Amino acid sequence: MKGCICAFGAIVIACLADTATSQACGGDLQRTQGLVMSPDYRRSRSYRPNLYCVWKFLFTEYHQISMRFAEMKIQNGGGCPRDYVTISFSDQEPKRLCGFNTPRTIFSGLGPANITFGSDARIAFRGFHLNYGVRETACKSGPCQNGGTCVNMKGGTEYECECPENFRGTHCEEELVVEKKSLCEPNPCKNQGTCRDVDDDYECTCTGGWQGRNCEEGQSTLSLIRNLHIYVILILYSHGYGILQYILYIILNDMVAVHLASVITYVAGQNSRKVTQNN
Ligand SMILES: [Ca+2]
Repeated sequence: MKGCICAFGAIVIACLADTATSQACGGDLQRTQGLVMSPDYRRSRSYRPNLYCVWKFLFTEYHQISMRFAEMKIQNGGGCPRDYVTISFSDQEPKRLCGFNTPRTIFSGLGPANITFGSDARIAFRGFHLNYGVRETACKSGPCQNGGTCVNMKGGTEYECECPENFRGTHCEEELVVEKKSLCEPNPCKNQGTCRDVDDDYECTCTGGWQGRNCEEGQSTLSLIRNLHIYVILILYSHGYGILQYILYIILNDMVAVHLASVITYVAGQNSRKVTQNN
C-alpha cells in the first residue's frame, strides 16, 4: 500500500503507510487524509472479540469527509446485530455495515464524523480497512454577507445563502429598501395636536391648554390663570413699578388666581352635574 494513490472520483486520497495508531482500537483523526483499519487487521487473521472502537474525525461542519472501503470482512447478519462498522456524519443518519461484500460507494458527509467498530464474543473475521480524505466545504470561506447563513449543498461542494429578512441576492449582498411607515398615520395627537415623525418615534405639538405625549392632558385652570397674571405683572413692572410692588403683586395675584380657579372649578362642576341630571 505504500505510496499508492487512490482516486475517489473528484477526490484524491493518498494511501498512507501503516502506522502504529492506525491499528489501534479507535482514536482522534486530525489529518486531512489517511486510513483506518480494525485492530490487528495486518497482524492477525481475525479481530478480537468484544471490541468497541471509535475513531473521531476532529473536523467541523465546514469540512467534507469522504471514505471508501478497501476491504470489509465482518461477521454478517440482518441489521448487523453482532459485529459491525458504523459511519456517522453530522448531516445524515449513521450507516451500519457488515458482511463480506466490500462497499464500492464513497461515503461522504460533513464533520464532525465518527467510525465505530464493534464485535461480539464469538466468530470473527479479518475486519475492515478504509481510506479517507477531508476537504473544506464551500461554506468555509464565509461567502454570505449581512448575517446570511451558509448552507452546504451537495455534500459541501456547493452552498446557498439563507438571507435575513431585509437582504437578498446570492450572497445576501442586496439590501431591500422597506418604505418606513409614518407613526403619524393615523394622527395619535389628540385635541388638534400636530404630529411629526422623529427617528423611530413621533412628537406631538399641542394646541393651547393641552399637554402630554399625545396632548391628552388638559393644563390646569390654575396654571393658565397664573401664567396670565405673570404676563400682566411683567407689563406693569416694565411700566415703572418697584420690586416691592412687584412681589406684592405676585402674592396678591396668586391669591386671586387660586380663588378664581376655585370658582371656575365649582361652576364647571355644577354645570356637569346639571348635564348628567338632564340626561
Ligand atoms: Ca462476532
